[in-house]
Amino acid sequence: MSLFQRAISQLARQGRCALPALVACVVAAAPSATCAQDRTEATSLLRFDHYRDVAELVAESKALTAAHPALLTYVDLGKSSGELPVFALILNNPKTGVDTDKPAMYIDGSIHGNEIQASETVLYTVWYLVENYGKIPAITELVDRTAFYFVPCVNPDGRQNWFDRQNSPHSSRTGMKPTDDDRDGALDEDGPDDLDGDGSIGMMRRPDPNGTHRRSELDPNVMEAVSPEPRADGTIRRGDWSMAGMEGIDNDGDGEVNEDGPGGYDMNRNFPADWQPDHVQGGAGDWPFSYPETEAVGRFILTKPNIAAGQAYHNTGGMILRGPGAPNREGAYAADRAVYDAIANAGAEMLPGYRSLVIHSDLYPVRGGFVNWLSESLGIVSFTNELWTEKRISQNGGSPDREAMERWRERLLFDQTRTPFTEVDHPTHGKVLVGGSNKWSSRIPPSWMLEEECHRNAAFTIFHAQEMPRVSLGSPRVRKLQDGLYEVTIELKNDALIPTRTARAASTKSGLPDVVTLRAPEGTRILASGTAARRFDREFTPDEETPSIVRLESGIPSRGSVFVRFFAEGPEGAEIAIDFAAEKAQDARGSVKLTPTEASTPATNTTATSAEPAKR
Ligand SMILES: [Ca+2]
Ligand SMILES: [Ca+2]
Ligand SMILES: [Ca+2]
Ligand SMILES: [Ca+2]
Ligand SMILES: [Zn+2]
Repeated sequence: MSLFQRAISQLARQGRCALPALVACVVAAAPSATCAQDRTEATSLLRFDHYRDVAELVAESKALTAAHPALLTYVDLGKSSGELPVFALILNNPKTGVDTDKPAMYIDGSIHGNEIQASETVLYTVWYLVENYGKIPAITELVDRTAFYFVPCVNPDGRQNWFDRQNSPHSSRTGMKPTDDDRDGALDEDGPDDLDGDGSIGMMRRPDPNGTHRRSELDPNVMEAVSPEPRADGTIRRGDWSMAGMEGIDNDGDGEVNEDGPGGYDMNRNFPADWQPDHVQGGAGDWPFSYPETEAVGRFILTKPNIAAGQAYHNTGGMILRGPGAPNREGAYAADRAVYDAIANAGAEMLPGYRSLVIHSDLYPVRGGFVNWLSESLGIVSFTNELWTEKRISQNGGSPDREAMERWRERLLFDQTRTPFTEVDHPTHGKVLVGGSNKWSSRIPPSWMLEEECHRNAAFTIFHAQEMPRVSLGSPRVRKLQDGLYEVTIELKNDALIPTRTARAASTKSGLPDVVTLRAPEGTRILASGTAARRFDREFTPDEETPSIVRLESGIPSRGSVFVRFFAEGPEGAEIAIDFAAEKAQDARGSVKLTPTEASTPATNTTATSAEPAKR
């Protein structure tokens, strides 16, 4: 079978693309929204082949909102320490209900300012969803059923500083609130200094007869580590250069170089989940939410109890991370682990080179981290993705060795990620060599690989969002116990991986339990109600509250059901309305008649997804 034939038969099986349309798109390359291989014909031509500074990120977010006013809302959350906007985009279709009545996914990026592709990934996700709404059935269905909250850049000061000022791939992680890193009473008095004027901060090397490095014979702009080698005369050959620290000078004359740069803290340690003070974990801030950016994000999230899924983007290393950030908090995840694992494992398959990992055991301890707050304090199934892995540059997906990296820089990046070495007269070290890898050299994909990185990660979060609770009513069982007395068992099903309440939320009593309300007509009475573990179980746990209300403290489990049982007194055929309400799922409505079902009469089953959403 040719590729063409296979494509036709595959599309025919999917029922997605009629043959004439496929022929049209192969022969004439005419765009057709129903062809699987089409590029979206976008109304907003956002390009994902470059990195945006904050002004461009804000302008394009506003333009995207203006182009899709029916779906997107731009919300100012506050201002950063440096007075830049912290904003959210809300994606919701008001025709299918208000956002807070639907399960929602929260997605953010760039809490660490240097981790720039995170913002592009968030913006791509917004763009992909709004552009493909009404074109790709799976996207339309998801957008109609759920809501999304996006914060493309949590730390605009750090991001803007990365573009404007001298930085390395590893700075500026911090926000820009002046902070006295070395506790000498002066703020930000000795940052890095760009001695060769290439816009980046690299390493300094100085001549040293007992050096650890030498300049490569193949490329004098590369320093090689030298292991001591014996010469014929018995002396030991060493390198002739040694590393002399980060590029810069001692601006304040205290004998230390670059000891107090701009900012100097970590907003991803500033959230109220196992938060620890500065002397335990440096950079955590004075108290949780002490920075304007974290407070803005925190306040916003606390107004949205419908958030069921969370994602924060960072770089680097190709990781899908879940909490906890410390071993003593493992218990917070134990009962929900299967859900986390199922989603992360799907992600590892969708993201070549990425692995599913745990923050404290596979990375390093994080206390007061953002996703830990979502997962542990709010019971939201959340991940951190460490975007980009150098495994992506090799054909076999393995980690490239040093030589392969050199060839990559030279032949694919055309040496744009490094600066030739320059000799500089340093006030304390004398002659030093600066240059080498610049701030674009690691942690981020080259711009021509950015779009794929964005798409795969967006697809992972779309998968995650699709697995937010989907609740419906199953067929009821009605038994006539005697004249005018009925036992009714109704099933509430959740087809998704994420339960309506995570075990963590239920055990910490975070948020509200799910509630089933039974409404009997005049002349019919609910005598008792509660839950049964299985449809045909004789055992039944009565609810202590009023019989017409059943509280489901543990919600509806992952791809499972809860059976609500009640006893009703009334005439045969009386119709009892059933209302299911949950914070993190769309409400579901239905009704059941007091008519014995041993012949199995299905209940009328409507959910809030239909034209008229349930009111709460
Ligand atoms: Ca200082
Ligand atoms: Ca500082
Ligand atoms: Ca100094
Ligand atoms: Ca300095
Ligand atoms: Zn990070």
